[in-house]
Amino acid sequence: MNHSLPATAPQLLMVGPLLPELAAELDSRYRVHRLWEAADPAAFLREHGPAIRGVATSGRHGATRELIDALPALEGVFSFGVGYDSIDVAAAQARRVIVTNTPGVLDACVADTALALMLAVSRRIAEADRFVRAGRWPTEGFGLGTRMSGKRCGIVGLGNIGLQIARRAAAFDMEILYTNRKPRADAPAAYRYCSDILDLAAQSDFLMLAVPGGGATRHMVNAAVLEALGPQGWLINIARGTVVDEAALVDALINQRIAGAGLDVFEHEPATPPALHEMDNVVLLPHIASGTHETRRAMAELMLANLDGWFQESQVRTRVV
Ligand code: 8YV
Repeated sequence: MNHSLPATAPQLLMVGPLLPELAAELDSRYRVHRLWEAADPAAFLREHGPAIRGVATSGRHGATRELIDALPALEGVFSFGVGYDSIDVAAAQARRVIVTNTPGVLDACVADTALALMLAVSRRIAEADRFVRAGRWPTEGFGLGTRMSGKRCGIVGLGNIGLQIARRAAAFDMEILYTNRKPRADAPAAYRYCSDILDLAAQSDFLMLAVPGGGATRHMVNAAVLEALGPQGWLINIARGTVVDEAALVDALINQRIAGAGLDVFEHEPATPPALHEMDNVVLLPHIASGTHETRRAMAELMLANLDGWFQESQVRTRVV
């Protein structure tokens, strides 16, 4: 904790490590407690919990009901990231605690990663890189990939990120199909709406997941959807690991019921299914879709704007509840 701050500076609880530059900014303005460094978190919360007014967290670290309930003076949960499925929003609402996230600023980079994964799996980019590094080029042929341009991209969830993916995919002359809770009135007329994910999967060459995580989308992609995607279809996930029944995905890949997968997110991060490590037709990323200097800085600035706005003027920029 920064003891040079006035005793009246609001006290914050950081649930887990955040970007070092962001943590330094927080330390310069708030009296920050670091929960993950506590030897006995329960005792720590009993001692410091009553003075804590804000929780600083991220999509990764979240905020449970148990934590929210252990902080009687809590006013807000301020999260780094757009997804808030790891935050118990209902528990916050019940206590009239606000929740903020960082939407908008990361859409472009997440969409870039989605396209990178589509190209990587279909054109075998990571596998080709491994082939060259292993010194196999002089003596072996690498073989062919699958064309991406002009194919069908089925987007599950045409929110802001989904739209940015669609625009990029359209620039590759891809046909855009999508599911959403309802057709998007502002979507280009050429984008075709499917009311059913099975129908979408059956018509797609690439099934692109861009829905929020949480109970409503849990295991939305199950064995039947993968079966509908079929042996020529690729699954791309830049959303949340929970959207896919990961055991069903591993099974579909082992039995070649889909062509391959590009995954930035997993059901039990940071654990990834060992069976996937052996497969050349999958590309696995450690949840880096928003991970650029520019975007992470913009996310940090938005989170700070929410925190400062709340504690200085009771106003925030991007409120979930
Ligand atoms: C972050 C994300 O990496 O914004 C999100 O929902 O998943 C990512 O941008 C994550 O929030 C940090 O834990």
